[in-house]
Amino acid sequence: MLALDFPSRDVRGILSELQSLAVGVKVGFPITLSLGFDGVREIIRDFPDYYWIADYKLADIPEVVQYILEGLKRVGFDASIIHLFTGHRRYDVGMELIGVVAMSHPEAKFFRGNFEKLLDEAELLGVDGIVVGATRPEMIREARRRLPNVRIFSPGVGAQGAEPGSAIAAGADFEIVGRSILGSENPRLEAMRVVEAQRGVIHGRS
Ligand code: O7M
Repeated sequence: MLALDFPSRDVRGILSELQSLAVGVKVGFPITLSLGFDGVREIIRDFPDYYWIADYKLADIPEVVQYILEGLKRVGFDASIIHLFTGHRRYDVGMELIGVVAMSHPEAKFFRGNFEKLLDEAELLGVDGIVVGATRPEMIREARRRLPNVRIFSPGVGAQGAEPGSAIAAGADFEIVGRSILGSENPRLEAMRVVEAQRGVIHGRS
């Protein structure tokens, strides 16, 4: 899955090029600040085959979260990322929810002590997916053991140091990759390298 964070020269061109290589696109705040939600809505409308994830990492009282989720659904997103540490109610929004359990960056020390509790919260809430950083393969293994039927999304591949395919090898369903593809001279070629590494893992070649 592609992490679309920073505004880049030719978003539509890149999304066209990657259609056969990426199954989904995660949209972050920086590019939304640049395009506005109307701009994001148009892009989603033009590329309906991607699984579109709203990554605004929601962390608020349930009434506010419910309202935002309804708005994001109207923009066209298929799923939304929420932080789990705030505590939630079950939402009735008709979109999938993905909860953050363990972040990838080295400063994310609070996620270590609360990993088990956040997995409990993910289970209690019945989220469709969780985020566990690709830089934390031992946590991916543990999350896979604890929540066998929840999809695991792993960012941190490429720019943050995890090798393509490594999170899938540890039990993740999807790797999320941003800068190493978008910042390269040839995004399609870079995406092909990532997919080839993932295929290697799936076919047991590495
Ligand atoms: O490949 P990158 O490093 O350019 O991008 C990684 C993306 O994943 C970027 O959009 C981050 O906001 C996101 N991300 C992390 O990097 N680490 C995390 O622990 C969690 C996320 C994320 O997507 O959370 C929902």
